[in-house]
Amino acid sequence: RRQCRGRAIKINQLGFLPAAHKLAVVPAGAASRFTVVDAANGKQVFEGKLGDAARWDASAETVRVADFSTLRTAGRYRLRVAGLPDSAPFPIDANAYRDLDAGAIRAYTINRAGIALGPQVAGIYARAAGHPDDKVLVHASAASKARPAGTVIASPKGWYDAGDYNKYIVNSGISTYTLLAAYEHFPDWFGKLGVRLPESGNGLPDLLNEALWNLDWMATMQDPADGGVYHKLTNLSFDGMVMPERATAPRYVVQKTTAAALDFAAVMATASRVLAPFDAQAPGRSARFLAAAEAAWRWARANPHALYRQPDDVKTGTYGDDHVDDEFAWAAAELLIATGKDDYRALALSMPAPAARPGKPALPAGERSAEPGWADVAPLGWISLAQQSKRLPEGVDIAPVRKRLAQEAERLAARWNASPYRVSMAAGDFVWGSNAVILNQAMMLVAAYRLDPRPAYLDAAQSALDYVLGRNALGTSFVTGFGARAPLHPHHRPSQADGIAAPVPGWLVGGPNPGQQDLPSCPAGTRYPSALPALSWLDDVCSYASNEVAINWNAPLVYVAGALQSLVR
Ligand code: G3I
Ligand code: 9MR
Repeated sequence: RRQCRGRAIKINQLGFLPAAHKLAVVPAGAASRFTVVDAANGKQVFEGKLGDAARWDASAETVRVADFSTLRTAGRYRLRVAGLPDSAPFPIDANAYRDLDAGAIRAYTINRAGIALGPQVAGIYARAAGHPDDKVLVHASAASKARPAGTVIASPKGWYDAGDYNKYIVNSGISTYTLLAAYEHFPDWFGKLGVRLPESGNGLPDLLNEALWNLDWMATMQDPADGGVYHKLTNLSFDGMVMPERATAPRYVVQKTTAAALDFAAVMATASRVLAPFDAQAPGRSARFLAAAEAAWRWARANPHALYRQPDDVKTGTYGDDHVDDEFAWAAAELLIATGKDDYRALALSMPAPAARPGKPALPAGERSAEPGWADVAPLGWISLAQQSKRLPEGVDIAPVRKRLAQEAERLAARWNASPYRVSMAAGDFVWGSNAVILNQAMMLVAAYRLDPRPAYLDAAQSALDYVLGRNALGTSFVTGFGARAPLHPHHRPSQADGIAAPVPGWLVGGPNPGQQDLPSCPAGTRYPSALPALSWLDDVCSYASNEVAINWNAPLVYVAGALQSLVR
């Protein structure tokens, strides 16, 4: 199998839009030229020279790049290099990523808590409702005068975070923001993209219908008495591999934290602006979400050091982050846009640098870029400030923010251009959720491109999508159900427990992660195919460190697929 992988031509298995930058990665060998042939009749339609051979340390492969960008005719093709097996067939198609984008959104629908999904929405993945969350207990760590430990509250709806059934505010922050931003930046595409939701046809674009399901849950995580926001809603320990309705352990809201309050404030302020024109479809939300955002902000200002500390009896995900300067900056940015108030100005423009923050290991310059992640949200604020500059009050100078975005994009584009695989990732980017690292880099590139349309920014973003759809060292698509070869055994409880062989489609799995932190939970003798960063991936349900799914990983997939459909002309 190894041999086989080493001789495979690596290419985006979903293909390309006609005007896209089109690359494939070819193992270096005797050949110096390539052709593209019609998949049906084998007729040659393009011929080109391979780039110079170069070694990619992440996979210890020596490869050459095939560039066939000027082939723009719609069709179905294969890439051919003498001495190697042909690539799998791929299309050039004006709607190459439409089904992918809708599928990536529908994955959230199927991860909704508290709703039964019929076949008209979920097809063969129809299932009963799980986790009504109408009787959730206040955990001792979250007790207050108004709500002592054991108080019962209602906190329904929302998305399950990932392969597990818990709901975490920090991770909902970046996920929900990214979906709202996708709509806000590309309203023509997402306004028309039909996803077949329970709410479809109600006058609200489907992407916003889906986001609203989680926003309504998030709103319930705020304590009305003081504006503080619970960090998570969770079981005490992870459920077994069962369907949602069989997972009935008691659920708790746990500890109010500064990070939760600020991520909540940022998303609610964003939602108030995005939903403002839709008061008929989402009655009262815009105003209510803005008031909730300001109350959460006030709580965070009064409690700036409420860091998450996992209570002894709680074993589920932590999303712990001891550096909240970026959360302050992001929330302030969204609140400045939403209200214009002077109070938010200084922090909105504070621009904390991830690598320079205390407690974080110092990384060589350029080694890790400033793409957003659940623990690094400052770039989300820059994206909003740059895109919403017209809404900012007189005299707010966002030139430094634009400059920062441009610098990051330049750095990513330079790395992309120099990379043997033509990816913007640095060696240190192969972490838990690495597939989302590269897609979040693409989101940064797209944001910079919208300010200053340099072709390299868009081409590097295209390459990021190519990477997760097959132009990677494993030659696999990392999105369930999409591509000739795709993950079959994600760490996702419904996919494992539903009795259906094919996993729920439309999920991006975490991807290569040399940390391999899950091996102790895998059956004895389980091995990753390699210790090399780009090959550290295991298509096994035990592999939560490389093969889980998560709402924050799918969000940039939704964004980038829609961005390319909108911008590649
Ligand atoms: O950022 C550092 C980097 O500086 C360092 O060089 C590198 C070397 O190990 O580690 C990097 O940190 C890693 C971090 O992810 C990067 O985002 C940590 O080691 C790694 O443990 C951490 O993993 C997180 C994981 O939970 C464990 O806490 C993932 O980000 C996070 O996505 C994941 O989230 C889980 C939830 O807890 C529960 N629900 C499922 C979800 C997805 O797996
Ligand atoms: O299923 C859990 C997954 O969602 C988390 O990302 C992961 C790391 O926190 O943990 C998984 O749960 C495992 C637990 O940590 C250890 N025992 C096996 C569990 C998987 O079934």
